[in-house]
Amino acid sequence: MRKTQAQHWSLRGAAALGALLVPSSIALAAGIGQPEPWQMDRQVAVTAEAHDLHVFENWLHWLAFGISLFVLALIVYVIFKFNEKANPTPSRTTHNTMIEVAWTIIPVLILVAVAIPSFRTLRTQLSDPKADVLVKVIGHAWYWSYEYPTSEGDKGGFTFDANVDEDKQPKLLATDNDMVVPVGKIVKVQVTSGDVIHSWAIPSFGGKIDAIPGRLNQWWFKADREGTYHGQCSELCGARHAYMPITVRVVSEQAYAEWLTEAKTKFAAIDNGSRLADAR
Ligand SMILES: [Cu+2]
Repeated sequence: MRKTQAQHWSLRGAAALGALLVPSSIALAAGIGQPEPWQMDRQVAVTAEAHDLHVFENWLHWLAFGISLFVLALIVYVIFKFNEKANPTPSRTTHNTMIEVAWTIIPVLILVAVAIPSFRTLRTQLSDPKADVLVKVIGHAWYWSYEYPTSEGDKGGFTFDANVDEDKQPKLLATDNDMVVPVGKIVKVQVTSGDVIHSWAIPSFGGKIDAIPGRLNQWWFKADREGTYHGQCSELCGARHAYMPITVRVVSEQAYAEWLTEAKTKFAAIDNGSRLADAR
């Protein structure tokens, strides 16, 4: 039986409300690592860092909600208690030490409560654990290229480009060649650019790092779940900025080893000399 428009919208409303109430880490997206129609919540978190960011963001939302509610209550109180009719002779008070101390100390405590989880997450992001896999990511107008250096043992030493594949789904998020990494391993990405500033971002990994020409930025992630994760260039870089998506496939260790062997043969024929040079 076909759903009526009203049923359709009420389902949408219920889903949206559910998305607001259910913590993102347990709200399972239909597709993993990609946005979906009418999505209200963030994309599923598959790294500890993304999970921390979601918890932190939820905490900030509730904090902001509480503060807004408190301010609203004060305004309503003042409107009724101190209007001209209820309070014909206004007080001429200019100072109140207690209130001044309170409105200094309470905001300081709130800022400390925000700073602690914020710095904790930042410390994880900026830490430098030993990498299991190292990938160099180079932004170009308008595609990404990935270099698996020879530090990968005899299997690395190749580079390939990842261009948008407009025939593939999800639309404008899929690439012709995907970056592939093993599940549960620390992947370090060294990000730079061959031309203008780009930004390499994958929402499900909780990461976004600028690709700046002449500079090597570093970030790491450890994905806990196999799957295909999508991101987009997140720094406005020119006419086709919207057409340089990022696709990372997280696979088992065995599948990764097989892919490395395959990729080395597949991409070895491509002469990447000039491309590697422009990233250095
Ligand atoms: Cu861009």
